[in-house]
Amino acid sequence: MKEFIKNHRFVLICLLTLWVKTFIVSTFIFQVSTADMLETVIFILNPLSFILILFSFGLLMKPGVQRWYLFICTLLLSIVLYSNAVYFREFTDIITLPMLVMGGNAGDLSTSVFELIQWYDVLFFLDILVFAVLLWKKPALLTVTQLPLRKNKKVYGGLIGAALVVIGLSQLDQPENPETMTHTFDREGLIQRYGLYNFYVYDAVIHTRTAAQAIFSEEDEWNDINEHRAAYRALPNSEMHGIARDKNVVVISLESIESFVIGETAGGEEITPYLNELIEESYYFPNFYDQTGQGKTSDAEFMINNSLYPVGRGAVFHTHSENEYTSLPNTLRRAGYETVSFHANDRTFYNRDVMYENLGYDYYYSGSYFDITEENSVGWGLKDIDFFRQSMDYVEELSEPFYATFLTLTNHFPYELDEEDHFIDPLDSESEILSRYIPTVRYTDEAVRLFMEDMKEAGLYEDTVFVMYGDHYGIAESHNDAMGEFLGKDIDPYENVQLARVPLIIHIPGQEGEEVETISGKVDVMPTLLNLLGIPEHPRVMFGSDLFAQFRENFVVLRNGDIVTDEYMYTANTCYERGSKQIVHEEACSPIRDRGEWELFYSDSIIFGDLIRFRDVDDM
Ligand code: GP9
Ligand code: MN
Repeated sequence: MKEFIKNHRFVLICLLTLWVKTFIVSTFIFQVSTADMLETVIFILNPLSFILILFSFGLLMKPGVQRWYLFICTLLLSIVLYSNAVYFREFTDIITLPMLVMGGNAGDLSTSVFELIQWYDVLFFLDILVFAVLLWKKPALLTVTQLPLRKNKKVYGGLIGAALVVIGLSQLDQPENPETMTHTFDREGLIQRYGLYNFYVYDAVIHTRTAAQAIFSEEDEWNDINEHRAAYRALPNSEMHGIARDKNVVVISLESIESFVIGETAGGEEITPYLNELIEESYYFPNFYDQTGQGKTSDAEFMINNSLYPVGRGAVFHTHSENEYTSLPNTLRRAGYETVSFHANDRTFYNRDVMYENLGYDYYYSGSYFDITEENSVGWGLKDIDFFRQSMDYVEELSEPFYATFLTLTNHFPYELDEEDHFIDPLDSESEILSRYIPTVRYTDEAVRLFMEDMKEAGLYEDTVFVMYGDHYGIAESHNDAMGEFLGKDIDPYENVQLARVPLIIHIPGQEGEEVETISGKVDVMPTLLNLLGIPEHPRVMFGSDLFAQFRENFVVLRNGDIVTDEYMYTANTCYERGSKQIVHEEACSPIRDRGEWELFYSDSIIFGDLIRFRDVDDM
């Protein structure tokens, strides 16, 4: 043993530092928690299996090569670990392989990423620094020895055996609900059971499997899907049918605006005075939840335009932009609408140029259509007031009726805004992000007010239905303490799900509107709009239901598998009774949990299998 340590100092040190680093990050940043002793043991041991196998290959190499192999492996795994740690701070999620093709998006993310990096992050790479210096100055200290396979079968047997024991152990702890892992891609659960590095092996398998699904999918997969949809979808409200027939439709994505700002004040002033005013004469949905996955803004657009769920890994705009869809823009185009999207960003961002065309947008007014200067930009680009103002020139040229979507941008993390554009003071919160969020939300609110005035001035307001939604959360879970302080309540898992609510406003000029309590999500917008416009649902494939439907079910499933109904909320493996917030036996939630699993599973099957191509949708 002593001899082994003396001969293999470097491999042992690399193994130890990587193991410890991974454990620390998994515990304190990913906040993986374990329920019992077995889970804890598995969780502590699981990074080892991957590292042991990887380093075993190194032992076959000559000393000179082996040192570099170990160094590079340790560096690469540290980069994987670190990137995930940074990503988790904002997204509370793990990076998946399809996101790597979104790399093109990274350029624009620079302001956001910078904000997420902390000075103490150098600690992640301290070991690498020490190794580099030693490799350079005193390589002899980092002893390595080649172990030819033929003479060392026992050593390799032992190493691989140990790795297999660790993997085997994780099999002992079968999750109660294995579907959660596969249908909703419960990444935290996967990290807990298999460790971060093995997760990527698993992710690669899933990646290949989903890629193959389109090739092997068959028409009869529709049988189960149709049965599922028929069981749950509500008939649209007949009284509302066609009340907005032939009107223009304007859909505004309110970047990162969460429901908690609506009607709320900061320093005695309203955060969203205009939206509050508008809600008074609109349909407003206070229980509307964010169902986006890793594709954020684009996932929200996908749901609004298809009434299908986004995929669980990566952005569907990237992964399935060639599929056939029975989308809203396509539907409206066939009904004689001009269909356009406005967003002052590069046209390839989120692969929008490709996806928009496929979804049936006639035109995409992207960054190059706007006059973007240093003065009129902040953070991610053109400020919302200038964005709407400049868009108006194009809007006035559209032929009516039109369907126009607008994506705002100023209220994007990290919420930068020059003081001259502050209509409200920043909050005095321990979280700088939350403090800065308030003036940027307020700014977007003002931009929407001015846009609505412009629409009136252009004589378009009366003939237009307006839909405004918060695209996804704005304040990450890592700021929950500050959120709790601001809202004056403890943010437990229940309240955490409540914070996933985003505003939905449907404004129909001439209609009084009302607050509609129904529990819903983005997939419900398209059927609602179709009904208002008097367009039948058939043959479109939708998972949502009209928000005004008489016998609408109160149900929403979030992309991470959390469920909210009028009776229960299911999150973090816990079942809550909704009114009382009491924790009840998990079984009470199992029907809704299963229902949610299948809901996502069938929507995914349609997307992965490109199943709409088997349907006769020509008469859309
Ligand atoms: C980028 C904008 C922001 O074009 O939609 O995207 P997000 O980071 O919110 O997904
Ligand atoms: Mn967004």
